[in-house]
Amino acid sequence: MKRKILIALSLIIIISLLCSCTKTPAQTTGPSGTEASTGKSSEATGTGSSNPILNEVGTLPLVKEEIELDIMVGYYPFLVTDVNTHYAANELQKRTGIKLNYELVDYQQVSERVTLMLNAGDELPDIITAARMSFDQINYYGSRGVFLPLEGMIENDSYWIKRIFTEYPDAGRQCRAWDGHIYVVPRYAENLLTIYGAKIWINGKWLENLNLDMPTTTEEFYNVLKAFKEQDANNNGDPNDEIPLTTANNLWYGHVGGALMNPFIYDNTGNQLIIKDGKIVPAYTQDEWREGLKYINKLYKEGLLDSECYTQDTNTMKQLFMGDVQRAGSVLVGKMTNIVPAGQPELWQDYVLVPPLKGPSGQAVTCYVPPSVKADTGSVINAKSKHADVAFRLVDYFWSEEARLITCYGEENVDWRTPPSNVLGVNGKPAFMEIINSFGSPELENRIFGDNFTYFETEKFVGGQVRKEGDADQYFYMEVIDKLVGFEPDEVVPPILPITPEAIEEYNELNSSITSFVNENKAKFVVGELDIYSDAAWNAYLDQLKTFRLERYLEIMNEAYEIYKK
Ligand SMILES: [Ca+2]
Ligand SMILES: [Ca+2]
Repeated sequence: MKRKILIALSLIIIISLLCSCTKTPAQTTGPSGTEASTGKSSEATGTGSSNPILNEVGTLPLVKEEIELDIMVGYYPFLVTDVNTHYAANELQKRTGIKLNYELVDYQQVSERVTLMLNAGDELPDIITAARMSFDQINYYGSRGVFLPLEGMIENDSYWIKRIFTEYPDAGRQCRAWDGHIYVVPRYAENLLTIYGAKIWINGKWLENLNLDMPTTTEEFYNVLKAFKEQDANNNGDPNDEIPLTTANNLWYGHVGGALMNPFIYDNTGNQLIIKDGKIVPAYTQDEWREGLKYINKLYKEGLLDSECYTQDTNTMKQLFMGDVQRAGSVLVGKMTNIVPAGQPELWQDYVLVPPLKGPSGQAVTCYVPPSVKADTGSVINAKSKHADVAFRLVDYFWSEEARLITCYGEENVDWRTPPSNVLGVNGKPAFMEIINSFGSPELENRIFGDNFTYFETEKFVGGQVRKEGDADQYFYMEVIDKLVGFEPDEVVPPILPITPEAIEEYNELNSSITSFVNENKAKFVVGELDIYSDAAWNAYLDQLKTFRLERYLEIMNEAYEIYKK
């Protein structure tokens, strides 16, 4: 079965290799395609396209003659020493034809600064970018007429955003405020290591040492952990120095649940809610959750799950992985370099991903956090701007691959290059780019804005990089593709919901108190402080949950979910 999938994958790779050999990042970003020149978008009603200064949507330069716009940017001071000679600042102007008068504000002070301006009703620049505002704040001021609603322009007068919304409809939905308007062009990045966050890493050498197969079911995983415990899995002559499964309380995706609970019911390790019959419901009140807790409790009770998993911090747990003889057989964590240094491959290279385990129902799913838009480095347009239509075209361009390359990766053939078409990227597809000067290197001084800008970054920016031998993140990334991709649940609760301003405070309170109550009780059932086999204990837990106003919490979320789905 597995081999067949591999063959199919290789075929896809070969086919895509054949098809894409003429493409380079620079060419694919170019707005020269027919889509840009059909003129369909210029049938626009209202706004920008009637402005004679503007070129056809998606055409560079964006304007027929130079025009000046004021822009405020929250920025990393270490990346910009002089904006007049800054590579990305100059390149944006050169390509778009728009002269930008920059007001740069330290990214640590920009939120306070903008908040003061908004409160005081000060005059705003045409564009505000990366001001570290939240969706709530932006949508509030947007609904009061301070920021321009953009959905009409996106529909009628955009090239890049419109295409992306068609290809990534969830990103489009996430941008919408509760009132149906879009007030911000946010940032977005796809990284499979983050999307497939919660995982189990297992020591492949230990499996070999004990002649064990990779576990595929909860029962097989239990048997492997038991063998780790009972035998000398690390081969040092002592059968009793192994911890079969560990994690720590402040570890990235160190939550006790996730991949251990998924074989029974989907556990996103965050709010732990699921979609059932089109509605958001708690996973933590279902019978399957109770079955999952029984399984994890069994691992804990039998000394297979580390008795310190809730109490130790990463530094304490780290000792199990350091030194010549490793003592942890498996671990719940996002990636191994959250525990051991990337520069010491001997400490992480034996750990491989456990595929999603099958539970009693035979279903196997993996934790999947859909990529979501973030408002913090997004761009908003002043509703009073005299050049709002031009400002929008510029923000539209921010979402192009070309603008992302310029503002975050620097100059082609200087800071990065397009690899030959026969070179494969980390994701197994033809490589998209090879980094020459990596972020943080002195060569990039006064050249880029980095992540402190508005952008839309697709998977290939990470997965499409040229493979480097011994690179930890790339190794983890390939493990995710090999073991987890394709095992996403059918539906998950969206990471962003358009909750109304009237309900937002109540929602935040309920979300925080309910989630901590659930996590607390999850731990109590696992360690046996509450008896998961006792109906009385389980029912008491469910009754207590109600007193946290679980029903109201779900009502707020489902109301927002209905708006989201429209
Ligand atoms: Ca042992
Ligand atoms: Ca041993």
